[in-house]
Amino acid sequence: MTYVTGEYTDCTPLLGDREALDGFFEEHGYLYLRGVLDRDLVRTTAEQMLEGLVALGAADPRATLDDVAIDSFEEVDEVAMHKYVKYDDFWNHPSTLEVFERVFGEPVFVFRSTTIRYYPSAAGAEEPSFAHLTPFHQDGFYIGPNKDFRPVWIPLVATTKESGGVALADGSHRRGPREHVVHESFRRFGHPVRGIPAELMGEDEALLHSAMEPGDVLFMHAYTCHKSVPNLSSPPVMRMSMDTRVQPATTERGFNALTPWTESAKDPSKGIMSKITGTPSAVE
Ligand SMILES: O=C(O)CCC(=O)C(=O)O
Ligand SMILES: [Fe+2]
Repeated sequence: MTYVTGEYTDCTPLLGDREALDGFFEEHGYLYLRGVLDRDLVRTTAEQMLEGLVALGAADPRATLDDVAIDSFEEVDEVAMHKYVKYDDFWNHPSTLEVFERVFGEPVFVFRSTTIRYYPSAAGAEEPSFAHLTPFHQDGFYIGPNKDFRPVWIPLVATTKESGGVALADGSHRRGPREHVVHESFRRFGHPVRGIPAELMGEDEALLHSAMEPGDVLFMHAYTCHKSVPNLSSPPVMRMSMDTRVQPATTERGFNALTPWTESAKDPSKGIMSKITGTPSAVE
């Protein structure tokens, strides 16, 4: 199951109905909510990302969110970018927390580790690099010890099917943790990483992806199998998004929950997985 076969179901109408919301999440392993986050705040965060790309010399100073372009994700100093994008302010804004708490049905804690993504289109590139993209994986494989967190993914500018995002396997969390294997084709930042071979995904696990608007949010289960959708947009548009993990406020807080991405990424002894997920690992 490698190719996208359908779209996420819009769960926004379920928001007022605790049982229906939980029922959908239990069955499908995700919740897709449309237009629930404060669009002005999302816009501010997107502008911060643009400001960082300009300040670091990656984007033209005249660029706007509609036409910004960079040569490559890898050439931008990712740690430096974290100073510009004030994601903690966004995630912990009362209007954002209110959405999270409606989804969880209880007070939440937002992880200190956030991944920011600014991926240019690879369409037409002579040697397209997909080194930053993730193969099929479950965040619960890397992140713990508790598995009651949910990955939360938002677009900062509108995404299209062509500009990519995250594709998830519908209902795939129900089989629990899966084996992740090292495979030559699974590489990030030039290093082999572990992933779930596509041929091991079930035929009944439809691979879903939808275009998203600023204000939309996708929640997944810790064991939902998902992977990056490459940016192949033409005419080229940037894919700008960010993702963190959110868990109940009352449960245990592991390494990722407590460690800012920049802290884990700057310590090479923690291994490449720390750069990707913020999780220390000597394996890869
Ligand atoms: O945005 C992507 O390319 C991958 C996202 C992902 O793996 C996550 O949010 O956990
Ligand atoms: Fe992930």
